[in-house]
Amino acid sequence: PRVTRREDYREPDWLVPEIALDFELDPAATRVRAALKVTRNGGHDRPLVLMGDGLEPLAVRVDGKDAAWTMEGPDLVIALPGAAHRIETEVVIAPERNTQLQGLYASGGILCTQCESEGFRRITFFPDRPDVLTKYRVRMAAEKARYPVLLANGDPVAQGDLADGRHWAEWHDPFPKPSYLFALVAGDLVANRGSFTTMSGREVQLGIWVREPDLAKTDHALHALKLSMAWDEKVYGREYDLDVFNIVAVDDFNFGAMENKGLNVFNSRYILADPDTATDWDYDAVAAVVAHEYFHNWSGNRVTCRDWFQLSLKEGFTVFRDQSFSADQGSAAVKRIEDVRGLRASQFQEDAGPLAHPVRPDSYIEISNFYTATIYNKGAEVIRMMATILGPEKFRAATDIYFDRFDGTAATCEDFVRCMEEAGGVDLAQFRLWYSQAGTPRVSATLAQDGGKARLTLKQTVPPTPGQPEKAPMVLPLKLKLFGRVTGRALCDEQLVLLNRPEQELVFGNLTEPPVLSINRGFSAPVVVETDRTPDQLAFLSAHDDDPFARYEAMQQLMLDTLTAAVRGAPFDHGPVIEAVRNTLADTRLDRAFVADAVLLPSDSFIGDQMDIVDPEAIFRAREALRRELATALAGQWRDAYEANRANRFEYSPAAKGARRIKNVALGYIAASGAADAPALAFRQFEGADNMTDRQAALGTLVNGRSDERAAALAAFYDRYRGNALVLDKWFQTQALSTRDDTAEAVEKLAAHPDFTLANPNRARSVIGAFGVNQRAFHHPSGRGYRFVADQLLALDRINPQTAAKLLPPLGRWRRFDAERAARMRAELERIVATPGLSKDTFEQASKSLD
Ligand code: BAL
Ligand code: ZN
Repeated sequence: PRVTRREDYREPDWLVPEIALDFELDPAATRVRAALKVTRNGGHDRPLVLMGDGLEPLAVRVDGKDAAWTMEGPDLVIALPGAAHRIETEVVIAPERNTQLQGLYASGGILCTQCESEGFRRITFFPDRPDVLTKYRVRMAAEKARYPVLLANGDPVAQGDLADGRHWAEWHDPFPKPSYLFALVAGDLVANRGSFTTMSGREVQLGIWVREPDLAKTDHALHALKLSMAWDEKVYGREYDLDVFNIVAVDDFNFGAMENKGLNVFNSRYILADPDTATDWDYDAVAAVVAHEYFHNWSGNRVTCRDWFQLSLKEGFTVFRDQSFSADQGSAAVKRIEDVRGLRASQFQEDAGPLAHPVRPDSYIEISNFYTATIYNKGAEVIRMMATILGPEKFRAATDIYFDRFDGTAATCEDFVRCMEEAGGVDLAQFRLWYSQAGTPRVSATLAQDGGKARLTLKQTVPPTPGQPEKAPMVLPLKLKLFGRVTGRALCDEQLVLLNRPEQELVFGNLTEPPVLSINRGFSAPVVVETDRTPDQLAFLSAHDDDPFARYEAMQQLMLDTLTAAVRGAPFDHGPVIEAVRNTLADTRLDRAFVADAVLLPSDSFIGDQMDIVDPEAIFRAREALRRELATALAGQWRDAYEANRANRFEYSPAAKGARRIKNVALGYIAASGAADAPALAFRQFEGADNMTDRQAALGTLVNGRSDERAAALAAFYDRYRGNALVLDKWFQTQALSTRDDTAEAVEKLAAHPDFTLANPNRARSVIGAFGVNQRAFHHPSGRGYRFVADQLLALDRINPQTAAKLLPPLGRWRRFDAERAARMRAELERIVATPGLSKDTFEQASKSLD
C-alpha cells in the first residue's frame, strides 16, 4: 500500500470556494448531485483531481456541458482549460450497505455521516483534504414518514413537502470548512431543546437529537453543552458563531463523537445518561466528550489542520481544553490523576511498542490508524507543558493570537508553537522535539545531602523507537519541591526546572533537616521518573506532600516498588504499603475520590510495564497477595469506609461520586479478604442499588469471584437490561475483564452469544477490546487468547477495517513477553498479514508490529 509522507506536502492544485449538494436520500440508493465552483490555485496546468472511494460517476459536466473525464484508480480526473469552472457530478451510493461506517451510512434506521478523515470521498467526488475550505449549501429530500427530521451543517434556510410522501430541507453553512466536517442526518428523531445566549447577546438554539425512548436520558448532555459554551467564553474568549447547534446520537459509530460544524454526531454512549443505566464514569465522559466536540468549533473547525500530519494541532489542543474544563467542574486533582493513569495505560504503552510515532508523524499508510493516544493524549501534554512554561496569562495571550491569526485557515503545529513563542517571549526551538521525537523520556533523580546542603542530580534519556534510533535531549519542565523529613514542612518554594541537557545539577542550601524530594508535581512533564527514594520517604510523601498528584504518585511508587520486587523474587515487605494505605484511609481531611484513587493498587499491565519481560501470572499472584494482605490487615477500615459512604438516594455531585467511589473500592477489598459474607454483601448492593455505578461495581466484584451469587447477578443484569445495547455492553465488558483464570475460555462463549455482533463497534470493543487489555486472560499460556483476538479481528476487518485495526495493538507487544508467548503472538500477526483481502488499516498495524 502507498505511504503518504509529511515532507511531500504540496498546496492543492485546485480550490473549491463553494459547493451545492443535493441528496435524494434512500437507504438502498441515495443519489448525490454535487455542483462545485473550482478555481485554479497558482500557475500550473495540472488537471482537477476529485477523490473518490468506491464511486462511479453517472454524469460529469463542466460549465453546464458533458465533459471528458478519466478515472485514475478511485479518483475522477478532469482536464480543465481555464482558471475557474463549474463542475457537476452525480453518483448513487447505498448507505445501508456501508458497514465501514465512513461516509453516509445507516444506523438503526437513521441515515448519518462520518467524514473524518477521508469519508467524504465515499459520498461524492471532491478534493478531500483538510486544506480545501469550502462554503456548503445542502439540499436533501427523503421519505417523510421514515425520516421526518433532516439536519445538516450550518443554519436551516428552507423546507417543504413533496408530492410523493417525501419532503426536503435546505441548510447553508456560511463558514468555509474542510470536507471532513461535512455532516447530514435524516431520521425519526426528537430533540431535547435548549438555548444559550452568547457573550455578545446572540441566542443560539440547541438540540440534542435522539430516538424518542432515549429523550429522558439527554438532560445531562444538554447541561454539559451549556456549561461548555460558557466555559469557552470565560477561559478562552471563544464565542459560538451559528444560530443553531445540534447534536445527534447514533448507536453505530467508530469514534466517540464527531465535531462536524454545527451538527455534532455522537456515539450514543457519550450522550445518553440516567442513573439507572450510566455510571459516574459515563456521566463524566458524556460531559467531557460534549465539551471536547464543542471546543473543536474553534480548535479544529474555525482553525483547522493543513494536512493530517497536523492532527494533534486540533486533537491535542482540544483534549487539553476538555481536560481543563472537566478539572473545573469538580476535583482538579482527581481529574489529573485519572488523566495520567489513562496516559500511562495507553500512550506510554504505545510509545514503548512497535507502533510508537511522534505527536506529528512523518508518514502513514492509513490515517485512521493515527487517531491514537499519542496524537490525543501526549499531544495534550505537549500543550499543557507550553501552558506551564508560559504561565496562564501569556498562554491565553498566545491562544488569542493563534485563533485570531489563523481563523478561517488550515494551520500547522508549527504555527501554534510560533504563537506560543511570540506571546510567551520564549524560544521553543528545542521544545519542538516533543513534536518530532517519539518515545517516553526517562528522568533519573538522585538527591544527596551534605550538611545543610542537598545536591539534586537529574539525568534524562529518550529511548529509541522505530525509525528513530538516536534521540536528542528534550526540554522537560519538572516542578519540584523539598520537604523536611522531621517536621513535614516545605524546605523551599515549588520550583519549575527546565531540564534540557542530558544531565543537570541543582543545589539547595539552608537545610535544617533531612530533605525528601517531591518531583514532577502535578505530572508537569509526561515522563517516567526514577528516584532513589526509600519506602519510608515514599510513605512520608504519601501522607505529607502538599501536591495531591505527588501524594498519589508516592503511594503508587511505593506499591510498584513492592510489587515488582515480589515479581522478581527479590525481598519485599508489604508493611510500608499497608501503613501508608491505613494512614490515607484515616485522613478525614482528604477528598473521598482522592482516597479511592490513592488506595487502589496499580493495574496488572502497569506493573508489567515496569518489567523487561512481563510474567502475567507472577504479576497477578503478587498483586493478589498484596491485595489480600491489605484487605485483611485493614479489614475494619474497609468495613467502616463501606458503611460510612452508603447513601440512600442517588445524586450526581463530586461529593456523592467520591462516596460511591471509596465505597466500591472498599467492597473490592472486602471481597479480596475472602470474608464469607462478601458475596452476599455485593449481591445486596447489586440488587438494592438505585444507580449503575453501584450496580456495576457489585457485578464486577462478583464476576471476579466464584460464588453462587455470580451467576445470579449476571442473569439478573442481563434480564433487566437486555433491551438496552449500551448497558448490555457493560455486561459483556465486565465478563471480558474478569480476573478469573477461565476468562480466555469465557470470551469465546461471549462471542458466540446471540447478542454479540461485530457490526456494532461498541459491542465489538466491549468484548475484544476489553479482553485485549486484560493482561492475565489475554496472555493465557495456551495462546487461545491471541487466537481469539486474531480470529475476531480478521472477521471484523471484512466489515469495518477502521475499528478492526484499533484492536490489534495488544498483539503487537510480543517483544515484552517470554519466547513462547512471543512466538504465539507473532504467529497470529503473520497469519493476519498473510490474509488475502486484508484492509490497509489492519495491514499497517500488523506489519509494523512484526518489524
Ligand atoms: N475528530 C474526531 C473525533 C474527535 O476527536 O473529536
Ligand atoms: Zn477531537
